[in-house]
Amino acid sequence: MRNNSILTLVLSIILSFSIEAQIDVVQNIFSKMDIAPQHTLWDGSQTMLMGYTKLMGAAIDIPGPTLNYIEGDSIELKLRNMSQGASHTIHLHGLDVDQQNDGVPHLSFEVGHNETKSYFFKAPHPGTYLYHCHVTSTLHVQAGMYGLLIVRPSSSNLTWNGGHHFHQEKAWMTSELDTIWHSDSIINQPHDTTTNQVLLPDYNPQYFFINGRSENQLSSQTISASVDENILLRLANIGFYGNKYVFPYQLGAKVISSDGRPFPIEEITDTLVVLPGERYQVLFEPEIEFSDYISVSYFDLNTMQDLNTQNVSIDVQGFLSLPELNISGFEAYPNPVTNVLHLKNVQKEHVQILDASGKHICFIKNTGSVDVSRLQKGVYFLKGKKKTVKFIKQ
Ligand SMILES: [Cu+2]
Repeated sequence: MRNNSILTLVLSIILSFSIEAQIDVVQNIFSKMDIAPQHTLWDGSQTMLMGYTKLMGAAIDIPGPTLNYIEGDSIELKLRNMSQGASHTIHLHGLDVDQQNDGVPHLSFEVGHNETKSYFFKAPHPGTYLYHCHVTSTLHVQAGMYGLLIVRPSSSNLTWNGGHHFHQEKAWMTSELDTIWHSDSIINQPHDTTTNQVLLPDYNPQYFFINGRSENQLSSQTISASVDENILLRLANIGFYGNKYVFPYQLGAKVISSDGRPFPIEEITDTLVVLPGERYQVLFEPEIEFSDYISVSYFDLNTMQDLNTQNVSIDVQGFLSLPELNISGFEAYPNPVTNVLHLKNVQKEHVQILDASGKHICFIKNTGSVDVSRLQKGVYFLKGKKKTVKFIKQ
């Protein structure tokens, strides 16, 4: 019996030592509360936030810091609570972590005011996840306690090992903000899950965000790309409204995964609905030059009515790689064309469409077909390196 207890003690010491030794990433996160309004909204007004920062002295932004990990990393995430008196947690939404480290207060632990506690977990399958505080979560999430968690495979620029290659990536976390909920008397109180419960007024957001920005502030989110570039867009909705995305058809938007789970069938679509708490990865493979907007509508889940729409510019111009010479030249059919023009022998050549006056309209990627249904009726030219073909749009 005594031998058994000694053995158990020795084993637990070895075990705790080996767990300690296995940590690949130690990361500090601070939870804070603004002492005065300082987050600037698109109309110039300012609001107070409660949120997370990476550095103790840093200003709170929404979303909070993006947590970036490599698949398989063992992580210690240290939360230091410096906010206004309420307890906080980090709930790792969508990650399969054990209950103790899940950040759901009554199942795991809370981090009290001026305390520091650690979450231990392993970075799961590559994908886009999110985290948020789970104490009085309706209020604390609205207050700004959320951020993205991104897991990448060991090889860069792949969605996952053996997955899609991409040249650039963007991450958009959407949310809304009701300024009433951000008033001193509501968020700047020591509320928790049991005592000091706050009675929240009806939620009537006035601001609709992509990465904490809206309207004219969204120029910072503009996507610029080349025709032959793959763009990965990571989406996560931490608001209380649904999001409806409309992607320009030229992007060939493909919904490839949710969390770390690749979809068995990758649907090409120009619309996507992302409900509160959902995460998606979308791959764009533009085929022609164009400039347009990706729009996001925010709809009330009870009435299903759109309350707001935000637009982000996307500008696809030119090619990443220089076109190679094609000696034989290409053929185009049918001619005249109504909807889709097919090109033969364009594998190594980039062909552009010119109007009758020789003005450049767009490039055609080397896939060999292009939707010309939106061109006005008339005469056009297809111009390659060695050959120009006239075609008629009817
Ligand atoms: Cu909290």
